[in-house]
Amino acid sequence: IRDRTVLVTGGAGFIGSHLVDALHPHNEVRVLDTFTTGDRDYLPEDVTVIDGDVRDPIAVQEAARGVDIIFHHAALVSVSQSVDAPRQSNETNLEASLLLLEQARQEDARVVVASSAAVYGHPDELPISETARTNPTSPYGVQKLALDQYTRLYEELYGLETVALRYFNVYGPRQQGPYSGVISTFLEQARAGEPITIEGDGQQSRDFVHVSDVIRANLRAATTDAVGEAYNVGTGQRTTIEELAETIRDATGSSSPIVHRKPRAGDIRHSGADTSKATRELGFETRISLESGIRSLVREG
Ligand code: UD2
Repeated sequence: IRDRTVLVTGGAGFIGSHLVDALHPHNEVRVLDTFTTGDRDYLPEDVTVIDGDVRDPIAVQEAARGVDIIFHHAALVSVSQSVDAPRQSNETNLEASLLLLEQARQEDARVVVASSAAVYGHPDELPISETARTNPTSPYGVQKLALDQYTRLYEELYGLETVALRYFNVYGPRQQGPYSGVISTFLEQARAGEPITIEGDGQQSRDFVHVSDVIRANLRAATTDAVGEAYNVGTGQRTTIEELAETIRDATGSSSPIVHRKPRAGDIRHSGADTSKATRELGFETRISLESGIRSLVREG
């Protein structure tokens, strides 16, 4: 997309900042972020930064004024934190999102939201299609599901152009911190020569999708005619955690032992996207295999 005014909430975070990188050369980009986990160093100089909270109506009003498209990535991303403090995560993940949708109505802006595979909970069937039963196992998942449903409803009730993207396990540069995913944890362990810690037997599987593919899905969602819909964003390939540990150990040349810890309480056994709807309706296809994504992470240090 070009020559648009766009807002990226959570634009200084892991996924948001990559999206800003893709948008800023050709568009007027605004970022709304609290910089709690986001980082100013990720942002190019020529973006407008609103240092504020997505729960704050004044900040949201300022950030959304006159925008054509809102990419909503601000969230409390920790699933376990949502279990410990459901109301707190609800405020940011759901109430604030509703505030943003209302603001989008005022501006008649398209809204692309970051939803999650967490909406499905333990799947009945693999791969998981968008029509699968939604049965979240955490407050985080309930919040993302409600957001996902609200975006559909805003299209139905008010004709707002909305798209929900249900991310599977996203990885890539800038993913770090206490709530980052297994790939960044394993890479750190392998680099430090510390044991690579598999939780459980390692036979659980995930669909790992590189952040640059996730960005391409967002750009497709920004222009598609197929609005009011939710789309899985994954590769369609599942990898076991044990395979992942070995791939990372090989790619880093590490001599870290692979060790097993107790399984994570409530862990989902298998997760993998049926990507046919996104392919059909968004023209979205992933480009980065897990092997090459990991190799480039290793190269970049
Ligand atoms: C992902 C999302 C989460 C939510 C959820 C929905 C990430 C970072 N999180 O959680 O936001 O959408 O999917 O289902 O993408 N593991 C180990 N050793 C470690 C760390 C993790 O074995 O040191 C295992 C863990 O037990 C799990 C798998 O790796 O089986 C993936 O864990 P994760 O935290 O990266 O992501 P997940 O799928 O729990």
